[in-house]
Amino acid sequence: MALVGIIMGSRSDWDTMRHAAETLDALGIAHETRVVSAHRTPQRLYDYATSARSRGLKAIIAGAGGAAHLPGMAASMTDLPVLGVPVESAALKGMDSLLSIVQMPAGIPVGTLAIGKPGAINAALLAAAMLATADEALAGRLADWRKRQTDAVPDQPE
Ligand code: RP5
Repeated sequence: MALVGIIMGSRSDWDTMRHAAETLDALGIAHETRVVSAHRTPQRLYDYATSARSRGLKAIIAGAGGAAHLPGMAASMTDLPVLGVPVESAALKGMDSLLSIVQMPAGIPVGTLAIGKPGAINAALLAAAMLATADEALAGRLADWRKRQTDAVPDQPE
């Protein structure tokens, strides 16, 4: 059963959001992926967000670009934690996505990550850290992942 839902506003966001999926895979966290658009498929978004908790999800990662209302609208319809990933846009390089996602009104939080691939990876790692507070085995896998990352950093530039 999926613990994390990865949603995105368009198939064109998958190039970015697949990094969240791959990171969850590396940590052994079951997840699902869906294209859900706040503007183009509002009923799909409503159905997804309102059923998320009862279907067993523990967190939602939502990526969108431009007028990126998906994370905030999802957060408005579920009390699960929602992590927002601003997808880099062609016109404004993701600044539009970032500001759309980060400037939520008080009362409906979205945890906003960095623009693009780093944000997608970190959204997965943050979801993992949240789940790991109640899952010792996952906490161990996350610690191993971080140790491998540390071990992979050389101490000389060349
Ligand atoms: C947003 O518009 C999507 O999240 C995507 O980042 C952007 C462009 O979508 P497409 O025109 O590529 O479908 O809703």
